[in-house]
Amino acid sequence: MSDVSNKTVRASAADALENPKRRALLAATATGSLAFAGATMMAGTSQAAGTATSTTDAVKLLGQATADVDISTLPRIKQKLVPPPGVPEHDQVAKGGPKIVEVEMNIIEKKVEIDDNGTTIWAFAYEGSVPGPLIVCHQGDYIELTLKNDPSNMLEHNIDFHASTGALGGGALTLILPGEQVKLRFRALKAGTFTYHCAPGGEMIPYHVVHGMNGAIMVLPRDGLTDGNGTALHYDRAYFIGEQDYYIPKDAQGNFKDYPTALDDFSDSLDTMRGLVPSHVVFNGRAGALAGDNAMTAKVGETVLFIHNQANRDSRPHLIGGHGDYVWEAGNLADKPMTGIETWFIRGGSAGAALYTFVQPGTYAYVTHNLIEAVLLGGLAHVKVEGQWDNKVMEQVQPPTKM
Ligand SMILES: [Cu+2]
Repeated sequence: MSDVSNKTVRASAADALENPKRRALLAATATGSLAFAGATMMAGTSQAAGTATSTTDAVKLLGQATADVDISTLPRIKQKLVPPPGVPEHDQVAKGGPKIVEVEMNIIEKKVEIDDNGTTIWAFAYEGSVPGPLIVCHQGDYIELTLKNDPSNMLEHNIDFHASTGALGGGALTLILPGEQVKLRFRALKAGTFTYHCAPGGEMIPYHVVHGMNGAIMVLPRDGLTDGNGTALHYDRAYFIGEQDYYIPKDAQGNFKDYPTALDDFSDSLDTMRGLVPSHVVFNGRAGALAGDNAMTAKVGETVLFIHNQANRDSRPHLIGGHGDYVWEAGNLADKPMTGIETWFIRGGSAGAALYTFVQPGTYAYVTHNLIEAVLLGGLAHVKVEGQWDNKVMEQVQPPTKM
């Protein structure tokens, strides 16, 4: 199957010079159809089996009997999504019972700079940002997403929520062409931080993901975060850090190539991607997006939740000069967190969270602790922390002096 789809996309990509938009659509549609021939059947099967005993039992095991929920009577709220590293307004402890959280995302294909040298990529951006915005709800809530594929786009897109259950994470039910929109509702059965990403079929899946088409959702336990021993944990601020690996093709002179429209880089990109060596590993879409003047901020005594997403590749977040007081490394916020961690591991295709209370002021570096990636490829952010220095925690007893 993949051989056939490869040829389809490659041929169409080559022809795209003549009529790129039309060809792109044909290519994407052909690939999507092939990849989803099975998926659509799976989606139909899973819906038909929704009332089966096994499914009901599985849901009851979670203590959330979906069969007892009358969706038509649930309260609805609209959640205004914000660009990362922002996090939408939310309650840390749920008020009342399950609700429907309505969110809307417009997909925009746009050329963006990804470093200070003017290197560009055609980003496929949920709601216009790389990564896509963080969505927040509580376990047992429903997410009702209206997904729009902007009419100015060239490609077919969809969304696979790792937080959801069935139909390839919703991917099989959300494939839309430019100018189309679709509405998906799913119940957040599992608590945790979860990746979402585009998965339109075949080679388009990794191609879209490494063009920025990913984000995360945080499903909080209804009672909020705890230390696993019954003590509630709260945060004063939260930041969403989306880590992105890019594979920008180079020309014969070794310079990064620039492409006039989306999809022109398809064949070159796949060649670069096959090497598994990223040209860039950045936070929030471009090198420096969260560093220097763009640093995250906090105050001494504040507790900050860092939600870290990597849709494609392993990462190892580390706060230089600080720690992870409580870390949900694999993302399940209902699990007992690890404590006092120096560096945590984010598996490719997942999001995790770390909670830290700052005890010293200053500028902290938040990096992926492969320091080659942090310093040479862009995976570095800053946290500027205001407050009073505490000599009892650290003191320069003697400044640099000639021996
Ligand atoms: Cu896409």
